[in-house]
Amino acid sequence: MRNPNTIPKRQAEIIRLVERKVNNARVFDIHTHLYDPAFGQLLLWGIDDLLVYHYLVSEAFRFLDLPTERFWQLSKRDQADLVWKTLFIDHSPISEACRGVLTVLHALGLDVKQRDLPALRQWFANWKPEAYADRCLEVAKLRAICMTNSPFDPLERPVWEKGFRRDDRFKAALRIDPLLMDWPNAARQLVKWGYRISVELNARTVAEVRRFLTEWCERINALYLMVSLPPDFSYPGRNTQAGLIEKAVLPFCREAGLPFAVMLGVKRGVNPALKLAGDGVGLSNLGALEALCSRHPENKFMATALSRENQHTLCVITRKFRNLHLFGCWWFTNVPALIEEITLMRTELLGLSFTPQHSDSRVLDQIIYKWEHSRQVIGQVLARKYAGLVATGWEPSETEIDRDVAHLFGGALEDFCGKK
Ligand code: FIX
Ligand code: ZN
Repeated sequence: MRNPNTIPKRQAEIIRLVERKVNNARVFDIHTHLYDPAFGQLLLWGIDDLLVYHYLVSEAFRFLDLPTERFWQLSKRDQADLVWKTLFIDHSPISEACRGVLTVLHALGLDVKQRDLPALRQWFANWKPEAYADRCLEVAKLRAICMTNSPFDPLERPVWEKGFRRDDRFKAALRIDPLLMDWPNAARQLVKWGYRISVELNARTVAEVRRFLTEWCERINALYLMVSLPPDFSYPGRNTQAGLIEKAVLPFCREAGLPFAVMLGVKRGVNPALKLAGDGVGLSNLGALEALCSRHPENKFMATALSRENQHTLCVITRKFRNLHLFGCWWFTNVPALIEEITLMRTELLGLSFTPQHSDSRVLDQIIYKWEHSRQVIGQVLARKYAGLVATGWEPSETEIDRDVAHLFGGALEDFCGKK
């Protein structure tokens, strides 16, 4: 017979153990907008980039009565001054994105209560990007980072073409939004690069798009292909987008064994004057994802959704299709209140077969706060689940917990991609 009095103590122990394991896990951050330091200026880091992050810009505009064009005319440093004054000095910085800046500074050993922006700038000025990247990865406890790589980006493309010595910790993912979201312009661009493409999706064009995908995935050693899609994305369909997916993207992915990642629900340019800060969210028709997964069982898909209201349906779809890997609390869902709710629901419906988080960092230093904040919430959710097991008399071993945590924080995705 079990002794009921021993369970709460054992539960408390397991809670502490799981939280510690999650806090110390060496994470693979599976989607970011960061770059290998070899990309030079493309890798953003430091206090000014932290302050002009688009999450903060949209929050600052809630208070500013400056015309948006005037803000964009300012130098980065002046924009950062304005965001600092508006969000940290004139008001207390309690939003998730503001707290994030402070978490970063605090973790790096800086004294945030001084509110001394020039002193902070001075501290950052002493770093070189390579050494700073090492420091940030170490403090954030990341073992690897996946970049977002676009051959359509005029600043990024030449770096790949010229070639560079890669830092193993920075994995690549091929971003194909222009191809699927702006085909006429993408087609024109592909023609300029020497592909024999017409706007009409004939057999030659399809073959040439596949050649483009093959060449770029090989060049960058892509882990997966990715696109962000609007809420009204539909599939199947008789349009060019569906044609490209069906005839070029999916056959290529199948052949190369690469997953196709879809990020669902972004409404680009809801307020275009805010530029990158002006994107919004909408409820996606997840029937499109269901159709992708069921019609293409030989393909691997990854998915995340931006709308809170899509999260439950997304879990249910994920239960139905083992060729689908669910990942991350993306962007507007990357706040503690929603990470808790979403992760709890995912563990209850999917067990351990998903990747709870990616950081989506655009500025290197952000990996520190995004992971610190997420680890805290995910650790608590998981700890509750293991405590629930203990309450049944099940004894999770430390080795089993290590295995599960490694799986959740990058291992599962590596397995899914076949890269382990
Ligand atoms: O499409 C994406 O990958 C999004 O994450 C970005 O477009 C977005 O601007 C972002 O940074 C969200 O965190
Ligand atoms: Zn992103």
